[in-house]
Amino acid sequence: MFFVTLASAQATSGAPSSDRPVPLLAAVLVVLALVVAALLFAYFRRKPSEPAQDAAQAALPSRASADPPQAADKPSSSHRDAASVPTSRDELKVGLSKTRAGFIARIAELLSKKQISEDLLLQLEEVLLTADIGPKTAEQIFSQVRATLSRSELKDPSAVWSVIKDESRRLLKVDSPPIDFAAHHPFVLLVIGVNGVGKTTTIGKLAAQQLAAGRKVILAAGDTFRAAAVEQLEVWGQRAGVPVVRGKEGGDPSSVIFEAIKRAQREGFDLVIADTAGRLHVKEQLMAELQKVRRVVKKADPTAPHETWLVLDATQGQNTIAQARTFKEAMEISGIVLTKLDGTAKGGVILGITHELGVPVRYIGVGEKIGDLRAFDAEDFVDVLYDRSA
Ligand SMILES: Nc1nc2c(ncn2[C@@H]2O[C@H](COP(=O)(O)OP(=O)(O)O)[C@@H](O)[C@H]2O)c(=O)[nH]1
Ligand SMILES: [Mg+2]
Repeated sequence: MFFVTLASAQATSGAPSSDRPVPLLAAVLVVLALVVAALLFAYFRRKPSEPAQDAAQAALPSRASADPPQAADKPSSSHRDAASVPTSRDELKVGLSKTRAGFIARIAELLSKKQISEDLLLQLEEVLLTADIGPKTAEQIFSQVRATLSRSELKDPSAVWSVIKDESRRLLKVDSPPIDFAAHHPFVLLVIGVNGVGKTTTIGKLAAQQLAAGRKVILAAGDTFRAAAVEQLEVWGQRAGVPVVRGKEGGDPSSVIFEAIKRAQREGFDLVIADTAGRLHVKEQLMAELQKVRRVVKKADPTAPHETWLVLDATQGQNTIAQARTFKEAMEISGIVLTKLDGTAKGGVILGITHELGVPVRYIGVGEKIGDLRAFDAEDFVDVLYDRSA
């Protein structure tokens, strides 16, 4: 600045034309001053705020500053997680560690004997019956052990272990084609389940995964009964970097979802994921409302919903099976998402769910972060569950 002032003072001082070098020098000084000023400006502007800005942008790719108040108590996560859709068995092993330490460890301990006695087989039956897989499924697995193995094989621990593992795999493999989100434009996915099971969290995680897979995703805030529920979905929308269609508080959930589908049709979205309410205190009302959602969705697109997923919380153990039955009576359910497997030893319930309901598990939740949702693969799941290495 000093140089600029000096130079301009000289330029305007009316120097005679014989002093040519003076204006030339002034021009050089002006250019130099501008360069120095630009460098200083760039230096001081970047230095103090750069790292914080980058981190914030990575965590919230859009509308980062518009976080609703409860954003702080939601799981911390980053958009970058979304790109690394988890597949490794080691990570799954961590997610299933509590279940592995539960009934699986007890079976392993019983079968660690060199030979198995009749008494030990009875203990095995008891372990299965008291595990969270449900009595019906426990009986199924145990009777398979007895039916498959000859008397001599029954004494062989590894043969017994193999039958339990194979039967578990068979129970988990519900015959159903894999999900093809490209089969419809837009693909409409309804997410249902009681309060607190993890619907909104799952929707956020799935939106991030699908966006990373190249799909244009839009969310519908169909849980209109609680303002907090809508805001929570918006937080997840920001995290995942996808728009959220919301209606008025206490408004009609069906019309919000209808609007979202219409907007998706107009604006070329590939996937609409609709959140719904889950109040259970008046069960009939909830079911009637979900049926209405379904009817209204059909008005927007007669082929929709293309999938309806019931979210179940693994920490609730066998209660999930009862919940699933209730929902299945009222709604067509095409898939299950089992959440919170990371926080419970009751993960064996997944066997009971697929066995008793015949509905495939599509995804499992193994944590609160954006990357903690994985596509369910019965082979991987069984291999990890029954993996006897530490
Ligand atoms: N540990 C763990 N927590 C989860 C998982 N999925 C959801 N949650 C938590 O469960 C609570 C309820 O989730 P929310 O999505 O609000 O349930 P909603 O009422 O069904 O929408 C939140 O605190 C989530 O962070 C999961 O897979 N693992
Ligand atoms: Mg919710």
